[in-house]
Amino acid sequence: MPNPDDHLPDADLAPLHRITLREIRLPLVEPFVISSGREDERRILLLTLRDADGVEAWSECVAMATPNYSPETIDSCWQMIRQHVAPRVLGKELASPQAVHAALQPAFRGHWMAKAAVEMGCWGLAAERQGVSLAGLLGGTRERIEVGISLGIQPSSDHLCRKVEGALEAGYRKVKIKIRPGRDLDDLRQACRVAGSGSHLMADANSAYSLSDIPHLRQFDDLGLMMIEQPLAWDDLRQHGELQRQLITPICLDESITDVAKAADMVALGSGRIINIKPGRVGGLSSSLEIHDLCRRLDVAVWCGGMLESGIGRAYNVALASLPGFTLPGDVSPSARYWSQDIVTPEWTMDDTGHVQVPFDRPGIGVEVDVERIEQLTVRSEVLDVASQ
Ligand code: OSB
Ligand code: MG
Repeated sequence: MPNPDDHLPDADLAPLHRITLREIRLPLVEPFVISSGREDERRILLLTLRDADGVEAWSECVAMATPNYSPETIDSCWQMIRQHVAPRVLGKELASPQAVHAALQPAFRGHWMAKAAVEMGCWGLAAERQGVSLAGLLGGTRERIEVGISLGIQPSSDHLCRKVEGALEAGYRKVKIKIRPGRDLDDLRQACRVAGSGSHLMADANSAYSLSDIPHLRQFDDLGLMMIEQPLAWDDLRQHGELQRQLITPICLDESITDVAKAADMVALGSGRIINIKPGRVGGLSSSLEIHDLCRRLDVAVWCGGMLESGIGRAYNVALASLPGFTLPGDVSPSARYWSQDIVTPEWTMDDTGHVQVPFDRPGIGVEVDVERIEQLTVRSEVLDVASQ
């Protein structure tokens, strides 16, 4: 178990020499449906970062094919990384991942997922260079983390009940149920019946409601859910505050929190009581650490979300979720939840008590990347190097 005092805030880096972008397509074992869209096959943007000393690390961009969750897409990220992120980092003397984060801020609005893909890869590189685990480098303290499952909107509430039952039997510590108007209260009531209560259940609306739904949303309070995630607009804080004042169920914000300033605003406005931190959504791990530290000071619970990542993206999420402030189960499902075969070895697994082991004993991101398989799955690639800048 690493000592938190060993946490190295300024991990050392050598100048980046090359970033390789690759798109792969991974079929999901079952479709994933949320209030704003549906995925059957995940288009995934993978990055390989190589530094001046020849050290390499893999990272993953969490953007999806369409802008239904966030304004970013895998195609916008590819373009932004090529045109605006890479020129700010390739060949530059940036001594730490935090310096990379800082270099991506001035006069560069938004594009959190594009920035995060490179910034997170720099954390992977720093861990690799120092021969330490990413979790240890970030200051992680938990050797195993609690896992929650995220269940997409099912064809019927019977299907949902079977999924909830299966998830609890498998050991999952939290079951998140995707909802939309017309598929909410009834589904949730039945799920509570199957689960015995709402105490391990939560709902995620992905912005499907508005303030005129307050009377309807107040009925959720009878269920005793752990929380309701992002009921209102994807970029809203004020209206969530108005809703939270009329709900007992804690609101958890996902889409609306894109940096530490937004987290502070959430607290100031009372927009929610819990934050789902996804490093890809907030511009990377430096920003995630800032949000984590703020929430710890203010006693706001946080947990680590997911974006249907492959085993590479999961590695970064697992490392982050090992930090002490992550007190609620994370959406860090094992590989088999989404993929018939992952692109890392060993695959991510969950024990029957619903825990994933944090690989503190392995340097870097803690899993081997199956490069041969990735090459077979690659549909396009591009090399960005110092010479081309
Ligand atoms: O809102 O948390 C979300 C997946 C894609 C887009 C948005 C969300 C999700 C999930 C999946 O809930 C969580 C996971 O990766 O297991
Ligand atoms: Mg969400």
